[in-house]
Amino acid sequence: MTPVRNTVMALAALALAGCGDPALADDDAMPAASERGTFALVIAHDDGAFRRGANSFVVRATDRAGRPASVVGVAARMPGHDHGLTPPRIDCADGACRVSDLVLAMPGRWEITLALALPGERDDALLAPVLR
Ligand SMILES: [Cu+2]
Repeated sequence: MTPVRNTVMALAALALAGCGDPALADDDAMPAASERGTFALVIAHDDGAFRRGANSFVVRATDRAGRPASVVGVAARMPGHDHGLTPPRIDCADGACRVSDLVLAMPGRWEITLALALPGERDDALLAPVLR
């Protein structure tokens, strides 16, 4: 076995032993709809994908009538871990909300919950990126 392959396998073993779930698809990181299907979502990450450190992304959430919803809260956790979270900045304008500097400090699977609302409608979006 080559040293490179050994390293890859060691990293995979570490991910399995830690909080990662390598079987998850990218769709989990950028879902196309909110949890109850209230809003369609388009999420554009500044860097193309979630990564360790500060993350900034733009969320466009619309209901079935095409009305834009606002991001009214952001939470992020790792299942079984007790990480504090500094609330990211949220700026909504022109039908899009920019979430700035959401800090995800550790590799593994995160669960990011976006609270979405417009008058009379609420739903959450769950983003579950696996960070390396
Ligand atoms: Cu963790």
